[in-house]
Amino acid sequence: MSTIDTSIDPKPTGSAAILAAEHSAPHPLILYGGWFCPFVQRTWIVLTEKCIPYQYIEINPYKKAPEFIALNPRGLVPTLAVPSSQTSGSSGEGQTQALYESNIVCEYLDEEYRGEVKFGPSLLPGTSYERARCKLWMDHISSKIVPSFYKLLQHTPEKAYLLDEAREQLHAGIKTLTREMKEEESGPWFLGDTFTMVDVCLAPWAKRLWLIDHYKPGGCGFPEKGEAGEEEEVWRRWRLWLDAILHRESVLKTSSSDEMYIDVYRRYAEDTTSSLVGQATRKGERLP
Ligand SMILES: N[C@@H](CCC(=O)N[C@@H](CS)C(=O)NCC(=O)O)C(=O)O
Repeated sequence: MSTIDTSIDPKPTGSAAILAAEHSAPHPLILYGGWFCPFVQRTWIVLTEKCIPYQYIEINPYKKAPEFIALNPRGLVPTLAVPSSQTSGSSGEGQTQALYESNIVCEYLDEEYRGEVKFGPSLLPGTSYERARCKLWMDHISSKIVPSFYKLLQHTPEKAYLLDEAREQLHAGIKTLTREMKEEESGPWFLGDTFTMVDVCLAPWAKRLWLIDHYKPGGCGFPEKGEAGEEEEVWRRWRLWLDAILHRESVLKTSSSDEMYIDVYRRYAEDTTSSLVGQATRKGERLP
């Protein structure tokens, strides 16, 4: 498979370029990210929502530089370098401690940066049951919705499954999540009026759904208002959430220019990507 992914444009553009420039000064908390990466965007949204001070460093994870692998042996972004003041006793002398896996990093940041007014409220609810329930639906997003996004985007006519099947799978995952959302009277988010980690978890792929419309015949195929029959209610609730997330400031601020995504996602749409996510999707395996 080609190594084309190492040729990705090396910097964020648009709003994300402004945000990256604002966070370019050295700081002990470092987000190593790739502007195109939705997993990185999860972490970047949490840093932005909570007004956490950090440094953003753009890297190309496909190049697997030895210094990067030393921080994260999985060789994936996001990777978070954690200040030694937060890892007391756990590190060797002078060794940078890192965390990775987007949802774990997001939860770490939410937990570590709390209690001060400037960080705002936690992105997870206060009761154990509600917190666990949010994590349950974050797991649904990561294990059901995100894989079906790539399965649909990477569909080509040679595949053993039909485009419509992939589309149906994405719809099914989205509808199951949407049925768990609070009544819309209280607000658009998963928990109604409070923006939580569940919203963060899906936001980057919601922001990229238009790429499926751009590249695949029939696109996402979400029913328009009045076209969903018995499912009108669930799709109405979905549209409300989607519209709100697409206008959320932290989502907009962490996004690059649309045309740059078109270029980067072409290798997914043509199924030529050599990324680990792309390879796993091709083999029908669990995503890395
Ligand atoms: N499960 C990981 C997935 C992260 C991931 O796949 N990141 C991609 C960029 S979008 C990456 O670093 N890919 C490098 C590669 O495929 O070699 C997470 O949630 O952080």
